[in-house]
Amino acid sequence: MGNGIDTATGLETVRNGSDPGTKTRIAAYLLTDYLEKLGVEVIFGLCGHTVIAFLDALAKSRIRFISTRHEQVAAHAADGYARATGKAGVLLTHLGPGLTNAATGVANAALDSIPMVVIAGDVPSHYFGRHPHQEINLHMDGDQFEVYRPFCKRIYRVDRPADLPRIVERAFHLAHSGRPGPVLVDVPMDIFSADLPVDAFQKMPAPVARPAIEPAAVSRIVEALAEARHPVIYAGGGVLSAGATSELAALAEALEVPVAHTLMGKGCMHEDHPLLLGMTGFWGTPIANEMCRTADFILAVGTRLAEASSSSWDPRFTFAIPPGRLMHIDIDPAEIGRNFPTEFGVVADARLALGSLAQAAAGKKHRLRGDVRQRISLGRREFAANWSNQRSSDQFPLRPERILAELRAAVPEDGYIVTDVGWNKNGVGQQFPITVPGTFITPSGLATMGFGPAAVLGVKMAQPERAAVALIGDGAFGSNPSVVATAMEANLPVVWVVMDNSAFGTIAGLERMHYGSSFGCLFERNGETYTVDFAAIARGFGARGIAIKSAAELGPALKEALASDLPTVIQVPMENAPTPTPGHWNINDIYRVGS
Ligand SMILES: Cc1ncc(C[n+]2csc(CCOP(=O)(O)OP(=O)(O)O)c2C)c(N)n1
Repeated sequence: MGNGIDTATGLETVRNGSDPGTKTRIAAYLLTDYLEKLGVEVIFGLCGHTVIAFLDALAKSRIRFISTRHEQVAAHAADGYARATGKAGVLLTHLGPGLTNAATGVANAALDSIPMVVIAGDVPSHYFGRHPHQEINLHMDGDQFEVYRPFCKRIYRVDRPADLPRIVERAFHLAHSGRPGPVLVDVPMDIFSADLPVDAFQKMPAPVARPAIEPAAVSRIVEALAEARHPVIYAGGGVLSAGATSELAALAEALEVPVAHTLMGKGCMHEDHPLLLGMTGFWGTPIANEMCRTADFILAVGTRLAEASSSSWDPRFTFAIPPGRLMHIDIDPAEIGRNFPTEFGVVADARLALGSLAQAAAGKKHRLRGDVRQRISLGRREFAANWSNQRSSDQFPLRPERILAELRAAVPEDGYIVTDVGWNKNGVGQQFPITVPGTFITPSGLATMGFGPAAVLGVKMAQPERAAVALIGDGAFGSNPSVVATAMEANLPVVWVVMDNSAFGTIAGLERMHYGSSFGCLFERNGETYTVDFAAIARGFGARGIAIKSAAELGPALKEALASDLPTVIQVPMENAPTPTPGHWNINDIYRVGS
């Protein structure tokens, strides 16, 4: 009424408020301006009536919007983008079904400590309590954002327009600080359309120094490593996300300490490093499990010492603590002492901590390690000999090891290998050489089937000049092939290599091992194997689709796909052979056969 619009700027002057003359603007436009200032280049998401005002603002901004056909795809793509840039991935979802569809992807990011900001539309705030259209409700009013509570670092609902700037600033601050992770900003749709003073978004997230390690703790850890007879450094994903790989190598070399790693820690040391043991756990390597189990001292860095890589914490397989001693450096105090008795914990950034330790260790005397390098080399060679024949096998359907060999030969060392769950994740973790840190991207904590086909989109978006290949099972690809449409629309020439065994093969293998059948895990129609023509589906999306008909075709197909500017699906028939399991998983003690 008493307001005037300046037609040149689109700004509104409030003439009847308490502060006459204040220029205002619709919150959604101010929000996209602020996101630009924060350096947000891309938002992944899917529309709904609650976020249209924000989409209009995005259309008028410099930020790219990647529209997916399923919110889980958007969440994994935002996650992949974050992993390949180190910046928070930003996800936009509608309320209700949009928010719940995205939940799996957001939880997956949370369990792998990936920074993410989720902006979700919500019902109009004036309808709280009336259970309006598409709200998740029934037993609680105006409360849909609570479904993200168990896995987000913070869940914010914006209750007043004036709170929006502060909450968005807090969200980006928290997503990155300490242990990174997702933060939810839940925005009732009327708040996107509310007026805010044009200068409402002032505050930027503060630059934050990462926590370092104090000198006394450095001496204590370096002394323990130097004095130990059989020490091991155990590196998790925190080493990679902190960018601490050269510090890790410097420390290991100074005191001649072997390095084992988790799934997320793969790539922490160059594949050919003589002190590299490999991955631990159920799908780990015998030498890594053995040296960890018999270590008298372990320095764990940036890891949860989680079940899968610790052989269900069973002392017979991966870690025997005690009698082994454990010191643990992690950014998150909650992780220290959770699963093993811990002699000493340090809450610190992995790069700062390893850098200080490496500096203190340089030139320091340590116990002689005897033939440790030879033992590592022999252990690695002996295990690899189990599948060296398979790497060149011409068998059709292909051996999985042949697929890995062709992939390694075709993808440049700085290209990204994005996996899903299944043979792809376990086999790559165990057998695939990674030489450039950060080029192996995998879902670890939540181990979500469906991650790989979608995360590769965000990876390619982040690093368009580098190769990005998703190595995935047919179960995973079949769960959401709409990723191909998104790659086409967004012009992302990614490559999906579908390891096709017409089954949820990993679970089929576990069931067969214990129960002698694979009921419920095979793809069948009328009792016959049912195979989907994914290459044809890809062509249906307008992308390239290649069906491999012999082992010799895979290498050339990969090269062609990597050179193409169209997305490509390569469907590779594969024997359903289980990944070797040198470690243990307690589920195998639980299954019982009855009638
Ligand atoms: C969303 C989700 N559902 C179920 C599982 C359990 N799961 C783990 S591996 C696997 C099989 C994956 O099949 P596929 O993608 O074909 O790969 P393969 O095991 O055959 O190599 C399943 C269903 C999971 N990890 N995630």
